Amino acid sequence: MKKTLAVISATGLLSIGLIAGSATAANATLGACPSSYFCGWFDLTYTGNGPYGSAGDMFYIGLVPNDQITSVYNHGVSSNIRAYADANYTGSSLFVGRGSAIADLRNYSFNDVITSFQWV
Ligand SMILES: [Ca+2]
Repeated sequence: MKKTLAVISATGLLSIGLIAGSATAANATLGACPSSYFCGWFDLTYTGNGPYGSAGDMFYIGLVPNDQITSVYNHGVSSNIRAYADANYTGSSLFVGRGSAIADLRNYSFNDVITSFQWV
């Protein structure tokens, strides 16, 4: 049921893909984040709208998930993630190690602020 969606907008900006077609209780779990992806959800404990994710760097995650992400999961196979408050990997940042999940970004003063992220 997983469906990746890599969107390139009319302006040419990459937009982060909404992985699941719809957010339901059944797929609002870590397991909804495919291997090799960094994923984010709008609400606590991997619930709410999402997961939004990408296996690549995202200099701007897109209008919809921007400044909305509250929980994240680095399901990468070899790399860590650095998430940033601003576009193009700028502003304050948060390190998310490979295999790490954060159920509540409020604990890191990073709730509803992620705008870009990079594999590091
Ligand atoms: Ca949120």
